Amino acid sequence: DKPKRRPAMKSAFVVVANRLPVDQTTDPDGTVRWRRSPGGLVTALEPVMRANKGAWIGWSGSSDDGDERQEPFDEAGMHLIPMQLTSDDVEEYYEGFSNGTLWPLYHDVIAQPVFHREWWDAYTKVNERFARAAAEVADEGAVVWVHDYQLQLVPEMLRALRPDLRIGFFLHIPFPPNELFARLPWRRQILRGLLGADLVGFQRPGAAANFLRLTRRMLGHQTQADRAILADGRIVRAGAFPISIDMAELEEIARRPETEARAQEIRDEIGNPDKVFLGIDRLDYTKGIGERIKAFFELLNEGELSPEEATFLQVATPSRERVEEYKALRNDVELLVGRVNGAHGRIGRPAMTYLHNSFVRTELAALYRAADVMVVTPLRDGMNLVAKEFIACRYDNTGTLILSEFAGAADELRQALLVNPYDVDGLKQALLQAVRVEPREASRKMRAMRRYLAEHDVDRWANTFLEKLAGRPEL
Ligand code: ADQ
Repeated sequence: DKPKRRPAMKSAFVVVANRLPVDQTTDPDGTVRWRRSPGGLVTALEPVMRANKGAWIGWSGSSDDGDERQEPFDEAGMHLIPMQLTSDDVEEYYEGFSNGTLWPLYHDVIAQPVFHREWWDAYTKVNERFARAAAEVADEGAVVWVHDYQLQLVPEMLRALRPDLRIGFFLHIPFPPNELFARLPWRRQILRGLLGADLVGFQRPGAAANFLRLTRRMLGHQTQADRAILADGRIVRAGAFPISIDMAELEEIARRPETEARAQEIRDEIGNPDKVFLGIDRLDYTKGIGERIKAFFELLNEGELSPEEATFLQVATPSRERVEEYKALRNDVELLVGRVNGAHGRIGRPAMTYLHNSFVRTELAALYRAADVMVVTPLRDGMNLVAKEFIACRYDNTGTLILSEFAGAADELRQALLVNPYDVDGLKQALLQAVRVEPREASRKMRAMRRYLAEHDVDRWANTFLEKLAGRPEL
């Protein structure tokens, strides 16, 4: 549909995120269309957006310098305000400071963070543009919810422009301890940026504690259990709000007969092994993809497993393909897959299937249904929604989840087979344990995790955060 244009309006609820919740596509005749992107965040916020004439500010994903200004438009019941990034912005603010500096620094320095002053300047400049756009669209006293590591300066900038607003911030990725955060040349600016919010939310309690400790240490603010008290008396609360998924929606897809048929077809196509291991990740060095393949490879090499007993299906979504580390990672993973198949595959029956592609939700649900063992082994992960999506699809209480201790999800999914992904022997043990588990034990654990998730879905996450944000600071 052609987007509807409308005059500037004010919203009582504004979301500010790096990306818009829609993707831009261009028809052959040049017509620009928007498609709602899949993802829990939009689904979770939709009721609040509808009830409050909500607006969403974010990058459209395109970076053509010559583009005319993209006007705000209404789509899928939301008022959308596209932010334009030039190709320099994309290189310096997005690929550079966000994904070359902050992403590795916040993920335990698994890759070396790169510090460039020009990247920082671009980050500041783009954050300012997002803050100005939010200040323009927010109604008097509106609630503004800022998301993630790309926009950590927005809360402070926005408060300076609009002190009347109620500002929340949620970080989707881990927040590091002092030992790592202290390396950042702009560490104080980032902390001050975040402290512009009334409520700063993290995935795990440890991250909130890191943040409060750092504000005390680096900025000298007083802190109490869940809050920092600034010199001017303003109170900034911090806490853990573990994000979740729309369990009901995914389970509905998983239960469809066509999903079940597709799951069976997938198993047939990979040669009907007794057990199927599955990995689904963005192709990112934080996800521990190499570690899990290596463990599987060693089990095959040692004759502990055969490809008839178990094959590995690894789906990797292309991601940040212009960043150097990501190119190197892709080479490493693809080399390893080639080795596994070269040594253990036969004609028409690979030991591993590897897909470097993005899939629609129905296909993802079929993959989750086709698997026996979901292998989620990030070296560090804010939450990891894949683990939760797998559980949502296992409505018959079958299947085993192997989960890294270093994923936020490990705080909640205690019945998973928890592993340290750096420990290859431990990983191998877990893979074997998962293929040999008693069905009754597996089902007892799955049932417990499903009960937990049914209670803690993404609606509850959004509501808990927004209620806390709306509450008075004394509460
Ligand atoms: P991500 O690092 O992207 O998210 P994750 O939480 O696993 O990691 O979410 C990935 C999403 O992409 C899932 O919904 C999954 O279904 C989807 N996906 C994966 N592979 C796909 C494919 N091939 N095709 C289509 N979709 C695919 C960041 C943080 C996480 C945190 C989330 C949410 O790094 O720790 O859980 O944000 O806060």
